[in-house]
Amino acid sequence: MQDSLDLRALRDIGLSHATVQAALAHARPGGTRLARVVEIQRDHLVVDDGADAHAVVPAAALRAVLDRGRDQLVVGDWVWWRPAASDHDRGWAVARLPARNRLTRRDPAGGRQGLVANIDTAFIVMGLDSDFNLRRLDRFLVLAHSADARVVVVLTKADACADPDAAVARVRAHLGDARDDIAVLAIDGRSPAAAQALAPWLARGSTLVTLGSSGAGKTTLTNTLTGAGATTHAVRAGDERGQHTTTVRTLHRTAGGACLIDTPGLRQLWLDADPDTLNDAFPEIGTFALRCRYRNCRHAREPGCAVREQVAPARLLSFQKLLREANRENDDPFQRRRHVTEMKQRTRDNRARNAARASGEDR
Ligand SMILES: Nc1nc2c(ncn2[C@@H]2O[C@H](COP(=O)(O)OP(=O)(O)OP(=O)(O)O)[C@@H](O)[C@H]2O)c(=O)[nH]1
Ligand SMILES: [Mg+2]
Ligand SMILES: [Zn+2]
Repeated sequence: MQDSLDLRALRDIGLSHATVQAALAHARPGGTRLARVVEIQRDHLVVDDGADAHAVVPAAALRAVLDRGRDQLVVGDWVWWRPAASDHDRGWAVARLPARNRLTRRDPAGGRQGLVANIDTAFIVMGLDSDFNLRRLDRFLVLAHSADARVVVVLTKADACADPDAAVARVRAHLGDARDDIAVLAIDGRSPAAAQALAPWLARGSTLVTLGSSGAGKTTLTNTLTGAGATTHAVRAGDERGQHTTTVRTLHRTAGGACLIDTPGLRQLWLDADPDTLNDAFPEIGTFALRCRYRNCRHAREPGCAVREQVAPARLLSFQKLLREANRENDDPFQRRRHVTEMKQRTRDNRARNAARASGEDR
């Protein structure tokens, strides 16, 4: 029985000072231990205490609290859990600790879906093939920014690209000097050199998440960083279409002791960001807006608009599109319904495209 907390083991699985404080601030439910959610399956969770993984299910009281808040446990959460009476049974997740941060997205019905929690750094993974898309990059950047995570743009498939340096320069130019906090690297995600290039963000006990569209190379990179065969959880689930598409979020330990959460490619990313978060994620817009001729400039066709002159056009387009989305809260029911219809159509189109691509690969 783990009576006192084994902080050393828990730090290995990413326990931060803030979470220790949170753990000590609340009464610990009797007979429970602290562990981190490392995998979520349809009918159970896997939690890890730094030594072992355990299958658990949420206790009724916790499930009621979560349901009431239309909330859910996510990979990266810390929970108090109670072992089952016998080794063959599942234990119980009894309570969740407050998270330091949480990535969420909106669903078409207006609800929120939790993605991951308690992260330090986001690897935004984008392939140097047809996946390369700066507008989508901006969308993932805002997602990472909403959790105050550090961001590294990881351009994969550099081995198959004629001029990876030019691609890095394009991303840099797009982001501009205002976002020089963001690192941009081009790598071959299958090569051990990728682990060396990314080592500065992989400190022991830190938590990272991969974000990016399906096929970008997130799982390939995860496998490289965890060392071949070192991953204990099923990383790839071959689905009905025979593709190696990731279907669940799972937390893995890298060779150097960081925690890396691999995520499925997000087909739809409706941001859960308010205008303030957007302004923070696009700092250059606010800076140059001070120099626009009109105080309420919309940076559209106004003469003397400093934003249009100074900001990369694709960045400005991203900002305006995301701002419209952030203001969707104010939509009337008719607009909302039209939006849902559009989203559903887009999902169908994407599914058809993926299915066509999969059957092409099978042959
Ligand atoms: N040449 C090359 N191929 C890569 C690289 N990274 C990934 N791939 C290939 O790209 C394909 C998709 O890679 P995955 O790692 O499964 O992509 P993913 O982002 O995990 O995709 P989802 O799980 O669907 O979100 C696989 O066939 C990989 O072998 C790379 O750096 N170079
Ligand atoms: Mg994957
Ligand atoms: Zn303007």
